[in-house]
Amino acid sequence: MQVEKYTTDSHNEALLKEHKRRLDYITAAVNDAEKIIQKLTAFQVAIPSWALGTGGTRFGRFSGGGEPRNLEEKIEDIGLLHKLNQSSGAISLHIPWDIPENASHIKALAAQNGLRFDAMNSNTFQDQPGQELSYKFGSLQNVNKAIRQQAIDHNIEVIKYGIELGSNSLTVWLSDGSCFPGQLNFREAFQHTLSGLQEIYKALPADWKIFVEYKAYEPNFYSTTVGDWGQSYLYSSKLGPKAYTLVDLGHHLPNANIEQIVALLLMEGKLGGFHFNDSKYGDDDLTTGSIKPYQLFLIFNELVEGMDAKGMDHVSDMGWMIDASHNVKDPLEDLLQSVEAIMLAYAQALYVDRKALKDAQQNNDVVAAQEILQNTFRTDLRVLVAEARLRAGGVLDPLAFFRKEKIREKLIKSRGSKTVATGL
Ligand code: PSV
Ligand code: MN
Repeated sequence: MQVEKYTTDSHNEALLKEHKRRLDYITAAVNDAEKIIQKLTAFQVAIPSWALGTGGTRFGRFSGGGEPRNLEEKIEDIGLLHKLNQSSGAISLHIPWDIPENASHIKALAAQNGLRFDAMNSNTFQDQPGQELSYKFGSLQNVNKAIRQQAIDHNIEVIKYGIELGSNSLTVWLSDGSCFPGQLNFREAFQHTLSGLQEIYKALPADWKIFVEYKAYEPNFYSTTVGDWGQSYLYSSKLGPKAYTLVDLGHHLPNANIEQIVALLLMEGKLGGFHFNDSKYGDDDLTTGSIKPYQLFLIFNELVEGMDAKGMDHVSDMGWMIDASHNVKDPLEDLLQSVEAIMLAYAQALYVDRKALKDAQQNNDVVAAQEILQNTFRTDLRVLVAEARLRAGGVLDPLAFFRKEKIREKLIKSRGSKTVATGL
C-alpha cells in the first residue's frame, strides 16, 4: 500500500509544535539524549511474516479482513510498518509458509520496501500436505531415522532459500518432546536431536548463524527436547561457534528470571537471537510490553549492559524479532504497539546510569540500586523514540496515522474481507 509523502508530512506538521515542546523539556532533563536518539535511529526489529494475519487459538480464529494473501503482500505490509516507524526494516520468513517462488523478485521487492531478510525459520512442527513421513512423534528426536533425515533435509532446504534471499541465520524451533511419562528415552532424544543439528550446522555458509530456540512446553506437555536455556546452551556449545541460543520471552516456566538468563548467555557469548512478545500465563503471544513492561525494561537493561561489556554491536550482533500474533487486534496496529514498546525499553536501558548502579552494587546499597532502575523506568522517554522516528523519515504517531488514513479499510477494499494469511 502506497503512503503518499504529503500525508505523512501533514501528519507530522500538525504534531510538530507539541513534539518540540516535549523534546526540549526531556533533552534538558536527560543526559546524553542525543546519543540515545542516535542509537534508537539505528535499531531495527524484524517482523515475522506470520504476525500479519490474525492469530488464532485452538478454539477458533476471527479473521480481521485485508490480511496479506501472499508473500508479496506480507512484504508490503512490513514495508508499510517500516515507513511509519522506521524501526521495522527486516522480515523473518517461515518455510514452507512463505516459500519464495521467485527469489530475485522477492529480494527486489523487499529492497524497494527498505527491508532485509532476517533469520529464516524452519518448520518441523506440522505435517505439510503431501509430506511423506509424519512428525507426530517428533522430528530430529524421532526414533525413526528416515523421519530424522527428512527434518534435516528440510532445514538444509530452508538455508538454501535463505542464501538466495540474502539472509544469514537459521532459527530452529523444535516442538519435539513427549506428552506422557515413559514415551521417550530422554538421552536418546537429546542425542538424535544433537546429531541432526550437527548435520544442519555443516550446511551453514561460513558467515551464517544457527539459533536454537527453546520452549518449556506446548505442544508437548510432559517433556520438551529443547526445553530451557540450559538445554539450548548445551546444544549450541556442542555445535560450535556459529550456534547460539535464542530467547523467546514466552517460552519460560512462570516467574522465570529472564533478565538473569540473558545476562549469563551474553557472558558466555551464546545469546544470538531474541523473540519479543508478552504473556500472563504461558506462550500467550500478547503485544510486547502490554503485561510486564518493567520486566521488559529489566531484560533490556541486561542486554545493553551485557552487550556493551562484550563490545557487541546492538544492531547487528543480535537477531531481534517480534514473535506474537493473537486473536483480537488489528495485526498491524498490534505490531506498531510492540515495536514502540521495544524501542521505549531500549531507550530506557540506554538511559540507566551505569556508573551509579555499579557503585550502588559495590556498596551493597540495595535501595539506591532499586531507585536507579525504577527512576529510569519511570522517566517518560517516548518523545526520544518519536524524535528518532521523525529524523529517520517516519511519522510522529504511527498508530494515529494508521487510523486517520484508514489503512485497514483501504487494505480490505483492495484485498477483500475474507483473506487469510498463511501461518498457524
Ligand atoms: C514457537 O512457539 C515459536 O515461538 C517459534 O519461534 C515458531 O517458529 C513461532 O513460534 C511460530 O510458530
Ligand atoms: Mn519464537
